[in-house]
Amino acid sequence: MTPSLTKESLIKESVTKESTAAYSLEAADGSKVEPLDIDRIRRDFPILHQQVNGKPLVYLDNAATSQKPAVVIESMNRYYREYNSNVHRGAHSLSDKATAAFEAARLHIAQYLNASGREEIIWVRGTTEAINLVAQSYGRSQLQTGDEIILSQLEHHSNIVPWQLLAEQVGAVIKVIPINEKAELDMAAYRQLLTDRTKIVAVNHVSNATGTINPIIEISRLAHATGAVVVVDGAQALPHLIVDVKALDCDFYACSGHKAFGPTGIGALYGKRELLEKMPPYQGGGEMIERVSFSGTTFNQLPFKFEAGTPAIAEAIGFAEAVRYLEQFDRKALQAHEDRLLARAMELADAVPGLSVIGQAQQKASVFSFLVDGLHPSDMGTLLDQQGIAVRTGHHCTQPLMDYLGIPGTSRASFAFYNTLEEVEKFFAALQKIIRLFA
Ligand code: C6P
Repeated sequence: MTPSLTKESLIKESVTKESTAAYSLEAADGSKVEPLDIDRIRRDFPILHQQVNGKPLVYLDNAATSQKPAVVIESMNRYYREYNSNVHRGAHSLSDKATAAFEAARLHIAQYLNASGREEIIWVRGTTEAINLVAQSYGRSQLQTGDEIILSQLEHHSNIVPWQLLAEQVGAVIKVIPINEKAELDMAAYRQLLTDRTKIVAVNHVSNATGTINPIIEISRLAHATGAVVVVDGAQALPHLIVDVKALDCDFYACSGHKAFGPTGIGALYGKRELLEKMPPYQGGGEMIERVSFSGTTFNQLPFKFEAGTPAIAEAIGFAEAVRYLEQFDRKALQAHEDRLLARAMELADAVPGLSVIGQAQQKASVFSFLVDGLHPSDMGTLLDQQGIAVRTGHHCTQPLMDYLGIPGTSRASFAFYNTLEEVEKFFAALQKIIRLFA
């Protein structure tokens, strides 16, 4: 999402006055989108209306985890109050009801991601487990000594370590796509890295540390031309972008419910059916089997083959409810609003002495990573918290990226559609105060 407003237009308007009211927006492609009533949207999120350290909470840590609308919380409460039961096992009505809701949730996520069917959606605990599943099941069964796995410099540890474990197990080689000074992937270098030994290309859709949106369609096209499969870490894309796995033409897509306004403990792995069919189970246990005997076991069909044990039932229902919540909005309008928040932050950053923005990609989601001369990021986080402003600090589980940039970490403000321009301004006012007092 390229910020769609010009600096001049931002300077002209009186942001604070209109920041929480409905206003008209332009999408990144220039089309007009429905006005958003951010005040109304904020009323859907009970947690936002509180004081922290004596100040109204300004929650800018959405990339770590997003807040949940009341409908999500209520959908999970309803399950526990009214039809808590195990799924696919009971001979009774409550279990039938739970099973129907659980499978309807799966179908909803499948439709949302534009998968071909619900059997292409595997419930997992989150993005991390999804990537481990692909590495251990697909990777271990398909890769051989000398095969190559391509990652990028922008990856989260969740999209590095599972591949390192696999590489050690099978004797594969890991190669890394470098980035340019804006923290964009060097696509020319990527083309050079691809060989006929490349078996897996695993990259994130949106970087959690810099906000860079990666060109997945192009990455997939090039990988497929050499016969490699593409694994996309979609943890940070789901809350910001419309994800269409067919349009992306990726082979696997991993995401977490909690990043996209759903609960923790649930995520989805999308996999192309023909690949999932040929993959061995990831874990053994109940539900993933067809028939067990001591002389051998046969396995259940997709998607259950990969789902050993009692799943996170309430969480799956809550995840689908979060998606349903998002679907009521014009998604382009949400994106345009987030672009506007980011554009305002970038503009205000220009006026802060000693502040550098880490990651200035042309295509960028609403992640604002920064450093201020003379102030350690963790001190910055504490000082902002004292003013009610929640950000994340540190290496953001991207140590190889931080090493490459030669920094220990950053402070990161990450915006969601329920944030307001007024909050962005409060954040910068707090920053200026901190710099005056401590830098
Ligand atoms: N990033 C952040 O503050 P899990 O924990 O499995 O839901 O998601 C892991 C993960 C994978 N990939 C990316 C790009 C991510 O951003 C994350 C989670 C959080 O940036 C916690 S480290």
